[in-house]
Amino acid sequence: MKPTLLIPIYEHKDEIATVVDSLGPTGLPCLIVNDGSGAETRAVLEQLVAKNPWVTLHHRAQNGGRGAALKTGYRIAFEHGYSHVLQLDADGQHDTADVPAFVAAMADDPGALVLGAPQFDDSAPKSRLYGRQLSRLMVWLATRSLAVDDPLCGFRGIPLRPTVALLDAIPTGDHMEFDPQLIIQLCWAGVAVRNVPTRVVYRSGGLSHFDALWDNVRLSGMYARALGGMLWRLRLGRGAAASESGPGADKDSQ
Ligand SMILES: Nc1nc2c(ncn2[C@@H]2O[C@H](COP(=O)(O)OP(=O)(O)OP(=O)(O)O)[C@@H](O)[C@H]2O)c(=O)[nH]1
Ligand SMILES: [Mg+2]
Repeated sequence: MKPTLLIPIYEHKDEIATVVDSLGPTGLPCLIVNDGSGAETRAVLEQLVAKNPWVTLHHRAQNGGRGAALKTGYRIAFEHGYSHVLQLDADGQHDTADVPAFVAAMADDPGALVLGAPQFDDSAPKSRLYGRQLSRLMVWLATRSLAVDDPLCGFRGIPLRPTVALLDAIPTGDHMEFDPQLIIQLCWAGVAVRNVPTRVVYRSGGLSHFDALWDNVRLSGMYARALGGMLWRLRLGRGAAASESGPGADKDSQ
């Protein structure tokens, strides 16, 4: 296993230096994908890279959305020979002390998707918590399994080979809907899931780009399609089972 850290960033200039500083002791390389942030964030990032040779920076020309930034990061990491990314957010919500726990889970089962199972405190907005429960339910239904503890946590270990194969094969969302969509698709492709408990904190005054209207619309559309896909797969599975047990199926044994 050859992992790299991956941070997608859009306008989180005040938080990123602390996040990067706290990642130094992990000894892992780090790829930051700047998703078309403005000049100030760009300048902060350039300074960070100059100071930390283990950090590399890729600038997307324009803001394309969190999903688009992650996909860019997965492809770059894969092309550079990494087998996994351990991704986390730029806004300091994730506890970087848990990086070794994620890496251990990834090393233990290199084929698996290693998902952060967030442990929230009182700082988490109620609307986010309710939205998460709904997302969990949708992913449980779409995958017909309770394996995924939380489909939205941005702290997760990704096996790159099945992920890049999937990105080559099907269209995926460019925004917040990408994270749960990737989980559903990888589960459908037979990838195992591991959950790693991790503390998630909402800092007061923290900047969120989650768009309450459009991100929820995109999430709902993606879940509706995923449920349709699940029913279709169920029907195909039944059809295959029926043809196996149908007339003539046990011809050889007669
Ligand atoms: N929302 C958003 N985030 C992006 C984008 N590109 C990269 N990111 C990064 O994705 C991560 C998550 O963004 P946040 O705005 O904190 O979204 P979130 O964590 O789902 O929302 P909160 O729960 O409110 O914090 C951060 O590291 C962002 O900098 C983008 O176009 N939109
Ligand atoms: Mg956030």
